[in-house]
Amino acid sequence: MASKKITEKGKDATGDTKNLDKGVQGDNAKTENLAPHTADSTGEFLTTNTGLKINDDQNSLKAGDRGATLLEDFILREKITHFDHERIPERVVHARGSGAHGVFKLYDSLAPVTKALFLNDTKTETPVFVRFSTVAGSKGSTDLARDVRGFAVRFYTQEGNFDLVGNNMPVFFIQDAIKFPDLIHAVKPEPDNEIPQAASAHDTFWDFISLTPESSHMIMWAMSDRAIPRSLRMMEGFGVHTFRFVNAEGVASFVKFHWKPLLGVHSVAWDEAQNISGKDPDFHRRDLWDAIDSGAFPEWELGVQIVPEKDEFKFEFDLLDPTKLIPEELVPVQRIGKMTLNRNPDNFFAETEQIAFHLGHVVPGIDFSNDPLLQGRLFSYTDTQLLRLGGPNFQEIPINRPLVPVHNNQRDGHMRQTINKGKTSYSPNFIGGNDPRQAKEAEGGFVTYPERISASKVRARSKSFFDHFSQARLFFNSQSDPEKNHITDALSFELGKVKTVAIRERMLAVLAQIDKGLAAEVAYSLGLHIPENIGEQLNQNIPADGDPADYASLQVEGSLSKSDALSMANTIKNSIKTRKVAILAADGVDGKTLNTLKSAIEAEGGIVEVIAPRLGFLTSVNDEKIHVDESLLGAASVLFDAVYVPGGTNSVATLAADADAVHFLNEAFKHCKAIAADGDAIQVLEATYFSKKIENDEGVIVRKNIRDLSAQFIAAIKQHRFWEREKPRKIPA
Ligand code: HDE
Repeated sequence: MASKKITEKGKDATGDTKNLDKGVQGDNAKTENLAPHTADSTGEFLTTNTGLKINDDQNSLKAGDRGATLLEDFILREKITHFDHERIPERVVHARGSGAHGVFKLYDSLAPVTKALFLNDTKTETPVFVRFSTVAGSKGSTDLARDVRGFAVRFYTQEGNFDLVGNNMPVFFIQDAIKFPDLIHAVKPEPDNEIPQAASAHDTFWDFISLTPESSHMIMWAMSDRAIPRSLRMMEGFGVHTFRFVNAEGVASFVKFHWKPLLGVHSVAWDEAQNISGKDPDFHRRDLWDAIDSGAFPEWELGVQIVPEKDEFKFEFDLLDPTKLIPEELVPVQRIGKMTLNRNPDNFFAETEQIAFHLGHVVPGIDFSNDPLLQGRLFSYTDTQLLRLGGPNFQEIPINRPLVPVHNNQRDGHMRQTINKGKTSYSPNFIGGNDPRQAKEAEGGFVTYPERISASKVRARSKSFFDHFSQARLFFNSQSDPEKNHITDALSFELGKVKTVAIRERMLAVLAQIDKGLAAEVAYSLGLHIPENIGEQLNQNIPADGDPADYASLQVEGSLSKSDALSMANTIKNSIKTRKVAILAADGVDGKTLNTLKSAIEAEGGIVEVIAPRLGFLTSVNDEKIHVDESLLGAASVLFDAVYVPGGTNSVATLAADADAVHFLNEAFKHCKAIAADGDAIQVLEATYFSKKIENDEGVIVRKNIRDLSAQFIAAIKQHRFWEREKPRKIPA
C-alpha cells in the first residue's frame, strides 16, 4: 500500500484534488484503502487544520511581548483545543496492545469444508492487521504482567473483513458471557484504592476464582509460563470458541482455530518478568517493532481442528464449552497457511488504537456455534466501539475500512466521512432502482447456517459443561517438571499476596480437586492446610432458586492422561533467530574471539550487543576499536537471552572486579540462560556464585577453542533455557 502525500486538505502533493472524492462510497474499493488518509509532512509547511500556512508556531499572539495573550489567537486555540481532546477511552479490557501489518497466504484450498474465498484461493495474499495485548492492565502498563495475551487478527478479504479475535491460551475463565463483567471487575485494580495495576495477585481476583470452579482449567494456563511470554512472536494463538465452517453445498463442520509460531513457544522466568517490567516495560512492544524493522518478520501458521457435524457429541466434553480444548491427539491441527507480519504501523493511534475488532466480522463460509461466551461477545464488541471511538461511523476509520466497497442505507452521525450520492437512503426504493440491493447466496450474500433448534426458553447451563477439573488436570499432568514447579510457584506467589486467609483456603480446596500434590505444595508454601469439606461449597454460580446439588461439579475421568502439545518443553528449538546475546567486554579484550563469536551468532540470525563499563569504543588487545552498544549501567541481563565473556587479560580483570558485570552473569545463570566464556575469561566466572556449579551444566560453556565454543554456545541458545538448573531451588538473586 503506497502512501500518498496530502499537503493541503483534499490535495495531494501534485495539487490534484481527486482525493476530495475518496469519501464517496464505491471509490474506496481499492486495496490502497488506507493510502488516501496518510500524511507525510516531509518537506511541507506547517498549517492549521484549514490549510493556512503558519508563520510563528513558537509564540502566542499577545498585547506586547510581555502579554496578556489575546483571545483572538485562533491558531493557539485550535492547537490547544485539539490537544485537549487527544485521548479516547482506553479499551475496558486489552487496553495495552501492540499492532502490526502483514499478509496471510493459504497453502491448500479448504473448499471441501468452507466456501470462504480467502481460504479457497491459494493465489491470493490476504492483508492482515494483528493486535496483541494484555488483558488486565491499563494502556500504559507493563508488557510483562502475568496475564493472558490477546491475539486479534483482522483479515482484509475479498469478501469483507474477517476478525479472529483470540488469545494465547485456548480456553477461558468462564462459560457464560453474563459472568464477564464480574470476572473483569475482580481482576482489575481494587475499586477503593486502585491497586494493584496489571496483576491478578490480589484478593478480589482470587475471591471470584475460588468461587468459580469452571475457571480451574484456565487458571492452570494463566499460572503457567504461557502468561509471561519471551516475545509476542513466540506465542501460540487460539480462537478459543468452537466456530463453524460451511462449504458451498451448505454442509457445516465445527472448527477450532490455532496460530503456531514458527519460532516456537517460549517464555521467561517469573523473576525475570518482574525485572523486565522495571527495566523495559515496553519489552514486548519493542521486540515486535525491532524484529519487523530489521526484516526478521514474525511468522505463524494458521491451524484448524475440524470436527464433522455428526461428531458433535463424540467427546467427553461439550464442544460449546469455552473452558475446554480439543486435545490435538484426538483431532490433529492441520496447518493451512502462513501469516507473516512485515510492516510496522505508521501511527500507533490511527491504527493500533483505533482498530475495532468484532467477532461478528465474518465472511460467507465462517459461522458461529452456540457457545454462550461467543454469543455474548457478538453483542459486546460493537457496543464497546461506540463508546471508545465516539459514534457509529468507526467503520470508516482507515484501519477499519474493508478492501471491498461498502453500500447500505446507513447515514449521518458523528464524524461521517462518506459523501453518499443520490436521493435514496431507504429500501425498497423506486427512485434509485432499488439499489443497493440484496445479494443472493450465489452472489456472495451471507446466509446464516440454518441450524435446527427446538428448545424451551430458559436461563440455564448445560450439565455437559459441569466437568471443571479433568482438563485442568490434563494440562497439569502434561507439563514437564520445571513447568509444574513454575505453576506451583506462581500459585504460591499469587495466593501469598491474597490477604484473606479464607480465600487462600478455598483456593487450596479447588487445587486439591485438580492435583493433590500441587495443592499440598502450595499449602506448604502458604503455611496452611488443605481444608476439608469445602468442595461442595465451591460453586456459587447458581440461580437464587437453584438447588446446589444440581450445580455440583462433575468429575469425568478423561481418556487422555497427557497431551504433548500442551507443554512448551516440546516446542521447536531449532533456531537462534532474533535471540539477543550480550558480550561483556572491557579495554584489552581479545578482539579476535569477540568478532569470531559475534559473526557466528549473526550468521544464524542472532542479535549481538557489546556491553562494557562505559559507552563509546573499546580498545582490544590488538588496538582494534570495538563499538560499545550499551554500558553496564544501562544494560540488564534480563533483556538478553544469552551472554558471552571473551578473553583478554585486562578486560577479564576489569570485569571480574565490576559488580555490575558479575551481577549480569549471576542473573543470567539464575534465569537459566546459556552462558559462554573463553578459557582465560574463567576469572570472571569465578567471581560469580555459580562458578562451582558449571561443571555439570550443559548451558555453561567454557572452552579454549573459539570454533567449538561458538558451535556449542549456539546449540545451547537454541534450547532457550536450562530450567533443570532451578531444581535444587537454591539460586540466590
Ligand atoms: Fe474480549 N473484549 N470479551 N475476549 N477481547 C474486548 O472489545 C468481551 C473474550 C479479546 O486488540 C473488548 O474492542 C466479552 C474471549 C481480545 O482490540 C470488549 C467477553 C476472548 C480483545 C470485549 C469476552 C477475548 C478483546 C474491549 C465474554 C478470547 C482485544 C475492547 C463474553 C477468545 C481486541 C474491544 C483488540 C476485547 C468483550 C471474552 C479476546 C469489551 C463480553 C473469550 C483479543 O468488547
